[in-house]
Amino acid sequence: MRIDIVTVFPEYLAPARLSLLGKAITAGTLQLHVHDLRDWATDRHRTIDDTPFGGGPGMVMRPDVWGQALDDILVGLPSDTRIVVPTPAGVPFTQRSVEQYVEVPGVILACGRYEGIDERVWEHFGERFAVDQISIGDYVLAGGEVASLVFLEAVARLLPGVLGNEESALDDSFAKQRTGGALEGPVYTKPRSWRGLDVPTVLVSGDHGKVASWRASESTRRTARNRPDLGSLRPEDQE
Ligand code: 6GU
Repeated sequence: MRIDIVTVFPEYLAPARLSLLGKAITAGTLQLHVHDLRDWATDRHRTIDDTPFGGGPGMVMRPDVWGQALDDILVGLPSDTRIVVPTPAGVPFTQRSVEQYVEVPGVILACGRYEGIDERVWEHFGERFAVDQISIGDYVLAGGEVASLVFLEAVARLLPGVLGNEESALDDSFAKQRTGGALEGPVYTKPRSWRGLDVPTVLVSGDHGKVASWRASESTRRTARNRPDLGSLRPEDQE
C-alpha cells in the first residue's frame, strides 16, 4: 500500500519510520512518501495560507498551493487512490474505517494546520477522487499530523505480514471477529504472584474452554463499564 502525506511539518512524521511501521516500509509492504507543502508555494516567503474571507481568527490554507501539490502527487497514481483529510469536523475514524482502507491501493493524507484548508480544494478533487474528512476523536488537535500517524499505524498493522503474530489482530479490542466489537479484557504474565496479587486461577488451570469463557465475560464486563455506548452495537441488543 502507498501512503503519501502532505504537511508543512514533514519532521513531525519521523516516528512513522520507527518500529512496526519502519519494518513495513523496509519490507516494501508500505510505501511512505512525505511531502512538504511549502515546496508548492510560489512566492519568496513560501506562503501557504492567508486570512479567511468573511473575517474571523487565524489563517486558512490556500487552495492554489494545495491544488498544485495534489495535482503533482496524483500524477500516475491509481484513480481509486483516496484523499483523506484529518479534521475535527470529520466523520469518526473507527476500526471499521481501518479495515476498509487496508483494501485500497493508496491514500493521500492532507494535513491542515491553522483554521483549515480552503473548502474548494475538496469540491474540486472530489469530482475525480474519493475525499474523506476524518476525525480521530472528540477533541481538537493543532493539525492533522498526529491524526495521520494514528491513521498510518492503525492501517499498516493490518497489512499482510506486518504484525508478527497475525492472530493478535483478531483478538484486538474492536476487532470485528469479537462478538459485537467489544473491548479486550485484562492480560497477565509471570510472575504468578506479584506484590501479594495472584493471577486469576482460571488462567493457570489448563482448561482452554474455561479460559475462553472467562475472557468473554471479562470482555463483556469491561465493555459495559468503559464503553456503555458500544453495548448497543451488540447484535443481540438489536431488534
Ligand atoms: Cl483528524 N485533526 C485535527 N486537527 N484535530 C482533530 C482530529 C483531526 N480529530 C480530532 N481532533
